Amino acid sequence: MKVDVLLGLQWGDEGKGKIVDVLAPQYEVVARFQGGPNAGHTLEFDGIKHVLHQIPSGIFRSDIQNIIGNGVVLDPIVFKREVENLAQYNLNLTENLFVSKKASIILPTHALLDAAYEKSKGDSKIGSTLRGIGPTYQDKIARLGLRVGDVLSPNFANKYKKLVDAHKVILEFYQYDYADKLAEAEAKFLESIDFLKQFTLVDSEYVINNALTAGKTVLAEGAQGSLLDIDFGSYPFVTSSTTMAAGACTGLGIAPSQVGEVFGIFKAYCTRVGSGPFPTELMDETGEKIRQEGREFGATTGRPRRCGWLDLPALKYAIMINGVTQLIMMKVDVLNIFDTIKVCTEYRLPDGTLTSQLPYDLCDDEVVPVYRDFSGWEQSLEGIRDFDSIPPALAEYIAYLEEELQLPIRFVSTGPDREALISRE
Ligand code: 2SA
Ligand code: MG
Repeated sequence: MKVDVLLGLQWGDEGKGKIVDVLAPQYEVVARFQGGPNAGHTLEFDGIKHVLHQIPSGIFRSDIQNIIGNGVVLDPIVFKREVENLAQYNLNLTENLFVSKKASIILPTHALLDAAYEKSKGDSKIGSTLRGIGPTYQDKIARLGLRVGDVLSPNFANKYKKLVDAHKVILEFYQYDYADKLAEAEAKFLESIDFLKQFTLVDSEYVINNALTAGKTVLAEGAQGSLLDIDFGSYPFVTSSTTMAAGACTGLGIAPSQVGEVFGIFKAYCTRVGSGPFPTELMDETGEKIRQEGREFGATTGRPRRCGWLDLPALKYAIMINGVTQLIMMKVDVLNIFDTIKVCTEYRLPDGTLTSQLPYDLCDDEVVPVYRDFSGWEQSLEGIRDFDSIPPALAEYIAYLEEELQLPIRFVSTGPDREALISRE
């Protein structure tokens, strides 16, 4: 069997949580391979809305094994809170949730370092979620970090202290006042480490590869989006992990030849939280209308998201680097209210030339999006479940995108609920 990968093709918040939840019944294993509590995957069903940060989105289906892979940075405090918030659903988490021993641990000082680094950047700050993601990956690459498997070692307290002492020196260098914040978080952290020990801590690369050998179906669940990838995103305004399909290999321990379908999720428009270039951003009333209609506020931090039209050069780039095999278009209903819908087809560079490639140093002042206009469908999409019943204007918009992107759009999502989905099948 192969591992199918599901990931976001924009700057995150494409609606991955909902689609994992929809596809989950076809899979026996769902695994997160990168990121950490900076993610906010929202699932809605039976009138309930639930946001997951680190726990895979297959958790609500009792017959699915959920794995937090080695590529993830895990905050034990957030983990404990997430598990406690799930208590109301009567899920058997110690049985169907597995945590890789090789996943990195986020310490309270990592979040403080995140804040210290952002503060030192002033106006050029990244707009991090301040969850300690970057500093934890930094320590992983520097070969200093703590991993989940270390919590089982009698030496854990020493290892922890040694790393925290090193962090304190850096915090002092940045003149960041940490004492009170650290004291408060540290007690919670140590309690959460004990809590984590009740879970099944595994060599997840064996769990996943054994599952494949046994003929089980595996879905790798991406977090954030391709344009936030550490290598291919708009560096330095990116997150610190490999958000693209290749990240599923390193973040789970599977071979590239084991990757099957790559589901690329995109919204019918674009959003971005945090700083960095965003060529099609709308700073006007239309942007505000999209934000309100699409309820575009961060699921983790509550921050208003920047909104703009769909950007085809960026989308084609993401499809290329991921080897996407099927597309899923989200939040199409948000565009119901517009009489004209725009799609950016190319960028105009300062010397007047047109390009459909992303420039090395993508900068908002230097590229001007060229748009193509489409007529809106201006009607509700509620209750529509198959492609034959969609309004002609939407059919035209979809046909154009499929032709441009050279891929089929398998699902079109028309609302937050599990059921609000137009399907090709
Ligand atoms: P970080 O925290 O160091 O990874 O931030 C670096 C950049 O990556 C962006 N980023 C995100 N963008 C969209 N959604 C994310 N998750 C949350 C959500 C965000 C929230 O699902 O809504 O609630 O604010 C996410 N995580 C990281 C971040 O904005 C920085 O630009
Ligand atoms: Mg999100």
